[in-house]
Amino acid sequence: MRFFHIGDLHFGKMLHDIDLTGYDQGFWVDRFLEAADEYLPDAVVIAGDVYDRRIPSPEAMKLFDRLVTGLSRRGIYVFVIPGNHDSDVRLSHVSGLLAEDGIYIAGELKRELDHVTLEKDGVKVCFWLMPYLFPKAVSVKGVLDRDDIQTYDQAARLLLEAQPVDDGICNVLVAHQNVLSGGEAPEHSGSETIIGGLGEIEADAFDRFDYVALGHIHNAQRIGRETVRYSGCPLYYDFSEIGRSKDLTMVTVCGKGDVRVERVPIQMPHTLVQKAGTLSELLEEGRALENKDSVYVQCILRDRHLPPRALEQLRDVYGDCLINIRREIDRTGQQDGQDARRAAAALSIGEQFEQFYLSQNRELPDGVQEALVESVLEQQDRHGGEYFLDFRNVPEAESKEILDSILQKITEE
Ligand SMILES: [Mn+2]
Repeated sequence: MRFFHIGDLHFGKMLHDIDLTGYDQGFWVDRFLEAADEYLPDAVVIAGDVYDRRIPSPEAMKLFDRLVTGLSRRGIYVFVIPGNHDSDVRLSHVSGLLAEDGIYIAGELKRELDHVTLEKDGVKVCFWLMPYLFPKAVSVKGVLDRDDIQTYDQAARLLLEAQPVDDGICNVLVAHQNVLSGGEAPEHSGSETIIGGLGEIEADAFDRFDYVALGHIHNAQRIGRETVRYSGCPLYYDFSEIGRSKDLTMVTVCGKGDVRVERVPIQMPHTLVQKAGTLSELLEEGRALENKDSVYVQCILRDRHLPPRALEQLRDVYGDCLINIRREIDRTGQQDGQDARRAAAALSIGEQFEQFYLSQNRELPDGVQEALVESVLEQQDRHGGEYFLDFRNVPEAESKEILDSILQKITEE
């Protein structure tokens, strides 16, 4: 019995200014269906975050339709759980009817998880579908109906203990959670929206399962044993994922305790390229860049002071493949750019404003805007640098003084 383990599809995701439903995600769906033709899996498990939003766009819904219909027409079973980005009710709409065609979509959390047993060549595999869970969702009436569940770890263990698992056959759990092994956290990418350390579950909570198909963390990796895995997201969803493999996770169950994991290559519509340097360095690299159609580029500008028309020059040279420009003014002598927060902390407030403005508006602030910020900062200095620690404590008369000075600046300009 063979299945593909995928997850964190995030249909509808934007990569900076690029709507990935426009080309990339559809390209991936087609390559994935081709991989299904080549490797002939019996099933595909989708471990949550089908969509990027709880109310998906029509384009995102069409992609899920294309994927699931394509698999169903090939006679492949499909197992889906909602992730924290999905609406469980919307995702599982008419799932009772779809189940008749071998498409199983778990919806709201229940005491007994949806599970389906497939049999092939004498090997029986039961697929257990555990929707994204948190302590409150497990505590309620209709699920475990108890008020002593404090942590995600407890919630998962108690719910799984209550399942009628047949240990004599192979069991596959599909889950979307933050899973640790021996206290060691998985390697995050920059594209998850997870607050560090939230909702941790120790991997030994899943010891009864022969394979655990996880979603939630966007870098593909094993957690502890080889058979507890994150599939990772299918495409590059953040520049921090550069260099990561986006191969497919293919699992073959040969018998109880005999589970083999392979990684199968799949073609990417675009690769991500990050360029960092001064404007003149970036322009030079842009002129030399080949295959502009198959890359998305992020430029990190490191000049202390930018010449006029810097961004326009970059856009002219790179064209449409340039999808993001960032400012990174190096003060610490560290050129790796890995720790953005540390770099930001080393920036002056004026520089941070410039960076923020750039990310919001795709252009640098003009003279008036810079003067405004300077004026606010002047006020800040005059008042001992305490102003912006807590604006609620600024007396009304003083905030009026700030506003007046800003207005005066605007009129002067
Ligand atoms: Mn996700």
